[in-house]
Formats: sequence, structure tokens, C-alpha cells
Amino acid sequence: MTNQEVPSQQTHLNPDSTLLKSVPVTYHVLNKPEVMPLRVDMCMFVSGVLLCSFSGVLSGFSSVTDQQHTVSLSGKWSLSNSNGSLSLPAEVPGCVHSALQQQGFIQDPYFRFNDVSYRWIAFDNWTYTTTFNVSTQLRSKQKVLLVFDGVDTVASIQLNGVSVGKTDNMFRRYDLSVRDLLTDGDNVLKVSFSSPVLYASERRKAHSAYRVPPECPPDVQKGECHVNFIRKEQSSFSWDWGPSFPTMGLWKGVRLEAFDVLQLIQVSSVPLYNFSVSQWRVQVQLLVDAVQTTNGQITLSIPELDSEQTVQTKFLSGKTKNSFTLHINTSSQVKQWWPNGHGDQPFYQLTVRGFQDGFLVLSTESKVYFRTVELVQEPVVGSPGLSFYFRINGKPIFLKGSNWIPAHSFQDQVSPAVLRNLLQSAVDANMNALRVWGGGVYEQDLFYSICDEMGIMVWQDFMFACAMYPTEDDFIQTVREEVSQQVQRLKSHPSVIIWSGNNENEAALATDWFSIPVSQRPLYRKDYVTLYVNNVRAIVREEDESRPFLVSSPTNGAESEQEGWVAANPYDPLYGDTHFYSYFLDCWDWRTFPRTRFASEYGFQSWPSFSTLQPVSIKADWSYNSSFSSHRQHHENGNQQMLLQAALHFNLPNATDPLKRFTDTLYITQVTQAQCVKTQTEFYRRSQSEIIEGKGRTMGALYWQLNDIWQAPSWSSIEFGGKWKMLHYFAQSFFAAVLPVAFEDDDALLIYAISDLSHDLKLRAAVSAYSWADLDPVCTLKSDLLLVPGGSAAAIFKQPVAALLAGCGRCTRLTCLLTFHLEDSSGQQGPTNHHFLSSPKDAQGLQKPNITAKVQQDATGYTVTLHSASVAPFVWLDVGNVPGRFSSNGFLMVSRNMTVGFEAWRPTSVAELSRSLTVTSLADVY
Ligand code: BMA
Repeated sequence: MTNQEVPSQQTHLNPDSTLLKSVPVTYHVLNKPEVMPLRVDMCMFVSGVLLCSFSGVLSGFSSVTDQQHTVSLSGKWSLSNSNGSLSLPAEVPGCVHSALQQQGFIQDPYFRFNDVSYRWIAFDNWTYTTTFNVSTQLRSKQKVLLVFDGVDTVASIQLNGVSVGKTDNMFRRYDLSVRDLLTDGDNVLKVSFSSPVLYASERRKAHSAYRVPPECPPDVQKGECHVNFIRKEQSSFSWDWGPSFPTMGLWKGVRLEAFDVLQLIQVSSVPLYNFSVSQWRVQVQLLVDAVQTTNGQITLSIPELDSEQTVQTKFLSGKTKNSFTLHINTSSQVKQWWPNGHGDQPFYQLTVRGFQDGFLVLSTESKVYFRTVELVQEPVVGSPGLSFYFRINGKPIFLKGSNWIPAHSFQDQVSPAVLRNLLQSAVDANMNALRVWGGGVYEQDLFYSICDEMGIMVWQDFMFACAMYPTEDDFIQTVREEVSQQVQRLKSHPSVIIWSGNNENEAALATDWFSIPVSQRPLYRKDYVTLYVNNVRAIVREEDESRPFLVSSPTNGAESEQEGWVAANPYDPLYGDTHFYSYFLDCWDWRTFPRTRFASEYGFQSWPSFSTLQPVSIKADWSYNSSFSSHRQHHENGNQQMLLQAALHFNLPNATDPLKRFTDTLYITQVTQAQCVKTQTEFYRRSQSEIIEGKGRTMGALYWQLNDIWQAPSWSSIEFGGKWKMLHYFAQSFFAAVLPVAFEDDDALLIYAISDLSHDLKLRAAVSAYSWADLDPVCTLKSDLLLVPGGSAAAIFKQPVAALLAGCGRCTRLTCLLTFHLEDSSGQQGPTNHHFLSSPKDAQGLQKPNITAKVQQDATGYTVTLHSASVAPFVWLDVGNVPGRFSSNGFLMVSRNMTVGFEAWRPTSVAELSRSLTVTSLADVY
């Protein structure tokens, strides 16, 4: 692209000016709080005024605004409760609960029943205070903004005794203009928080015309009421997997931003592809606060793509959104961003510079990743309804993954390491997608940057879940600002592939979760449309045309829209996405699952391991029937449901030693969950290429849920702290790019070959039958080679079970099980899978395997070599509280010897691992 009009600093220097290059200058505010160091890249004197450019960081963009001065007010503040009986130092970012714990006023809030013991915290009002000094230089700026990146939630803000603002929404950034209130000496900033629980209840009382249900969570959740009346993490008042900790605090950074000309508040860059002319363009949006209307030039460039553009512009006085387009040189080869498993995640550096009279007034850099996303909803041959799948860069992609919930009740404790570990675990389990669920928080910038880097597609909900919401004007206004800010913040991330208005609220209305009288239903529908369609959707459409928007999940998508946004049955498998839970039906029977277009939620609970529970419990708690075990279970009858499901196929633990019985029970719940979710996921993956009885073409399997918020039973595959449950090890296999799946239909055994690869494969299935009593296979069968196109599931093997067993000789359904894999001329492709011909509780010949284990260390790390005396299903290695993970776990052992690796997440030793290691298999628990 042309660059002849581009002003360069050298050519536009005023001859009288003095150019100082790369002078390292750090500004200091007197006393505390800490100062954010700004590197001065360049300074020059213009008309006697020193103009400088600084390097800072703004939401992932390195950003510079001339004459800008940023002072962080994060750090140590003081905190007190309403009657002054408690007064303590508090870290910002942070929250009241974290501060109380850090200062020793309370124990670990997650310990035993402390969620209930510490209920009082959220009923009190709390004030955060800091005192700071600012330089004369800062105060001499034309404008000074006091910026709060996140205030949780209802607070009034005072600077030097003057009220400067009020907040009511945790999901918004607030910037307040404070220049004239700053003084020479001590400046006192106070943020007074009102109890979120009492606020929600007052808002509920004020809404007297009609109910906005649910009023309260079910008793089993031990939570607070009316969370839908406050724009705050909805699960912070409790959820069916989480405690009630209605937090208060400054949960993100606080700073002063001072400037003379303009200030860049938010930058975004969204690549758009014009299919008809095969050209990329990048839409760059600058949210700018200008002291006065300012004329200037903006230069956008991506040097690597030989693309640059300069335009004249005018920044109007005040806060404005300014959009610019950079057309990408058509002769440049643009490398695209791909989801994990489908290609790399390359990016380009975009530079945005603004000049006023030839001087740099604004400069920022950002990463641009190019990719297109389409949500395809069109007629399907042989099936009523509409398809529902994502096409990335023109390629249909099956979404494999899970649902993300807040990683901690106290967001200040979600460190970069926690995020990285969880997201790496997702990728290591061959996931390519996560849904950021609508009852939590819009995640931190880092979450999305890591997803960009790792190729994790994000289905981003807006934060509304399982409830009706009010539509008063002030509620709508704060939601509008929230949506607009969040879309601006997140839309540059290629990982975000869809916006979705809420979690399950269409379903709640359609299937009448809240017993709303028929006569009142139109009112609730009207409110629903007002909030999600006329406001949330309208803003998203205005802000971001680059990705699809769905009003709810589950939804029938285009069909819901046809039906006035609330479909008669949002769970219809012929349209959109579905959520499906069934705890009592046999999860080994694939017939119980809906053959949906897209499974965005499904799952089963399990308990975390003992080492995760131990630090938050005492000996008296260590039984399945203890009050602790019931207390941590927030899903009605959840503990019983797990055992009932387990008992369909397994003998339940019956050890006489209470602790062994408890840990064995934890184990059996994990086995049950892993096997259930495996069966269901395999069903969805194998349904991707076919239509059976009008249903199918499933193109997504996101199980509920990836992670945990605390140490408790839940649907997660990763425990609080990062330890993988058996399900997560299973996910590594059931999400493998190439996978064999077996199931029975009409007494025939079928094996499907599933491939997410781009190229075709020629595969055969190899099936081995093992007797439960013997480690040598009874027989092995191989199918003919079959073409398996990339991105498909194909039936590759079919044989009546009776014939298979007869042909095999010494096998019956009770005495044998099957293992199988896929292979081509170069060898095995994908993991080995297994199929039980009967429930293991009925298995004849299954014995205690007496597995012995030896830990060793070699150049690659730690290994555990196992020796088994017989076939052992669900072999589980556990090294207690040594953090890390095994290369494989929960496996079926059909060989005498096997070696697995252990990746430790902190230094350990052979001695410690040997001491900590326990090995459990199915027959060891009864
Ligand atoms: C889904 C979710 C959550 C819930 C989960 C398990 O419907 O959207 O609300 O935690 O089920 O019940």
C-alpha cells in the first residue's frame, strides 16, 4: 500500500525543536502508591513545551499518547467495615474476602463450612481508602481521569471529600474526570461499597409490579437471593457447583491518566474478509478522549503485509469512537489463524500512529490475527430443520471442548499461572473450543490472549444466566455500557468466534422454569426481547460485524428468531445447540442422548480426589455421608445420583476402613463420570456425518464443565488446583484428532473411524477380544481398508456381537471385553479404545490385579513402571498433593507391563513420588 503521505517524525520536526531520543525517564509521585514506570521513547520541544511519547500498555496493545502521564493507584489501600470495628490493609486489585484472609482476620474461606460462617462479610458495607500525592506536572495537564478497570460492584467514590461517581456494574470500566479535585498535598480517595446482597434485595423490593424470578437459589446451594438484580458475577451468590461469596472490592486496576491533547482508552482491530473480491481489510477502532476537537492524521500499517494507509481525521472533543480501515495489499500472502489441530496461529503487528501538525500524539501497536468465522444455519439434505456449525476460514470445524466457569470465587486469586495451566490442560486434551459461560465473568485479557496463541475458539456468553432480568431504564443503561465495553475489549481476539446473549434464559421462558402464569408470559417475553434483542444484540451488531451473535444457549438460532426469539422448544435437536442432562438413565446407552446439531452442554458429576479435599476438611469429614460431603454438594441429590449411576455398571466400594471406603467412593464417581462423558462425546463425534431418522450432523461437543471454583463435587474434568480428574485423561483420547468409536446397535458391534484431519485416510479397524481372566488376547479381527475423508465419521466395521464372539472361541459377553484401534499401512492411527460387552460388575474372571509400581527418573523426567497380574480396568495413579500430571491415567491395562510418564509442576523426587503414589483399579474397591 501507499506510504507516500506518511509523515515521519524526522521529516516533520520543527527546525527549532530539540530531539531527544530514548531518554529513560521515570516519573515519581511522592510517597505511595507505586508508580507505573513509563519509558519515554522520544521528546521534542515545540513552542517551548516538551512533548514526549511514552511506552505503556493498554489491554494488550502497547500504547502511547503524547504528553500522557499514567500513575497507578493499585497497591496497598486500607479497608474498613461500616462500624469501623475492622480496619486492615488491603491489596488492590483485590476483594474484601481476600484482604480479610491475607490479614488473618478470617481462615481460608474454602475450609469446611466457612462459606456459611463468613456470610456476614457480604452483608456489611466496606470502604477502601488510599492517600496519594501527585506531581505538579500531572496536575497541570488539561485533563486527568481517574480510571477504575473494575469495581465490584455497588459503590460510591469520593475524592478529597467530594463525590465523583457511583458504580453499579462489575463488568464495566469507569473513568471519572477529576483534575480540579486534585490537590498539592495528600489526596484521599475513598470507595465505599454497599452490601451486594442488601442492594439486590432492595432492588427486588423496588420492583413491585411483577416478580423477576428466581427469587432465591435452591436451599441446597446455601446462597443469597436476587442476584439477577445486580450486574455482578451471577454465580457469586452460589451455584450448583459453587459457594456463595458475594465479593466486594476493586477487582481490577485503578489509575490516574493525565493528558493535554488526547487519551486512547481502547483500541481494537478486527480483520474482515470480502469474499467477492478476495480482499482483507482491518477495521481499527480508537476510543479516544480528546481535551478539545483535534484535527490530525492517522497512519495504520502492517509492514509485514506491505500495507499502510494514512487518513485525515478529527477527534471530537470528549469521548468518541473513531473507526478507520486498513485495506490489505492484495498481492501480500495473508497467513490465517487456525483453531488448535487445524493449523497454526500466526499474527501480524499493526501499528497505529496519530499526528497533529506533524507531531506524534498517539501511537499504539497490536497483534492482528486473520481468520473468518461463519455460523452456518441452512437446510440439511434428508433432515428437517437447519444445520448449525462453524466454518473457520471456509472450513467446517467440529468444536471439541468444554465450558469454562470462574476459576476462583475471588478473582484476584486467578493468577496468570492458573489461567495458563487450565488452558494448557484444555489444549493437551485435544480441545479446540471453550464456552465462557454466562453466569461467571468476562475473563481477563490474558485469558483471551492465551486462547489466541493456543488456537482455542471461545464461545463468549454475555453474563446473564438461568434467570429473568429486570428491564428498568438504569439497568438497561448499565448493561448497554457493559456490552459495548466488553465487545470493544474482546473483539480483536480471533479466539472469540461467537457472542451469545445469555445462558438458558430462552429455555427458562419456553419451558416455564419459574411457573409464570400464562396471562403474564407475554410481559416476560417482551422483557426478554427488550434486553437481549433490542439492547444486547443491537449493540453487538453495531460494534462487531465480524462474528455471529446468538441470543441464547441453548437456542434454535434462526428458528428461534422466526418464533419471536423464544422457540417453543429451544432444545430441539433439529436446530441450534442443546444442553442435555440426564442423571438417571443409563449413560452407557447412547440411545438416551439427543442426536443434536451441536451439544454445547452435557455432563455428569464426580468428586475431586482426596488430596484436593484434604486441605479444606478434617478427619470427621472423610466419609461420603458426612455433613461436609453434603455441604459441598450444591446439586439436589447429587451425591446419591452419582452412586445410582455408578451402581448401574460397577460394584460400589465396600471397604471396612472408612478412609479407604471414602477414597474408593471418590474414585468410583470419577470412573463413572469419565465413562459417561466418553460415551456421550463419542456419540456426538460419530454423528457428525450422518442423518439417522432425520437427525444428526452434530458439529460440536462441549461438555459441562472444564474447571472448578472450589474443592467440591461438580461436573468438572479438572479439580480446583489443576489436578486432572479421570475424565480429563479420557478427554485426551475421546477428543483425539483420529479416533475409533464402538457402539452396539441391534446386537451388532459397529466401529466408526472419526477424523478431524484435513486429508483423507485409508483405515482399517483392528479389534481384539480379551478374557477378563487373561492378559493375552483371545482373538484379533481386522476390517478391510476404507477411505475416511478428512473431517468425517465413517462406519468401518460391523459384525453381530454373537457372531464375533462365536468366531473368537472362548468368549461370552460376560467373560470378555474388546479393545480396538485404527491403522493404516504406516501403523496405528489414534488411540486404542475399548468396549465392554457387559457391565464390569457382571464380568466373569475379573480379579484384583495386584499392580506393583516403580518410580524412576530418566533424562525425560519421572516414569512409573507398572506390573499387573491380570486385566485391570480404570487403573488410576495418584501422587496425592504432588502437583503434576501423568502421560496417561485411568486406563485399561491389558498388558503385564506398562510405563507412564509423570510431569511434575514443582520440584519433587523419586522418593517423594514413590511415597505418595497409590494405584487403584476397579477390582480394588470392593
Ligand atoms: C447448566 C449450566 C449451569 C449449571 C449446569 C449444571 O445448565 O448452564 O447453569 O451449572 O447446567 O447443572
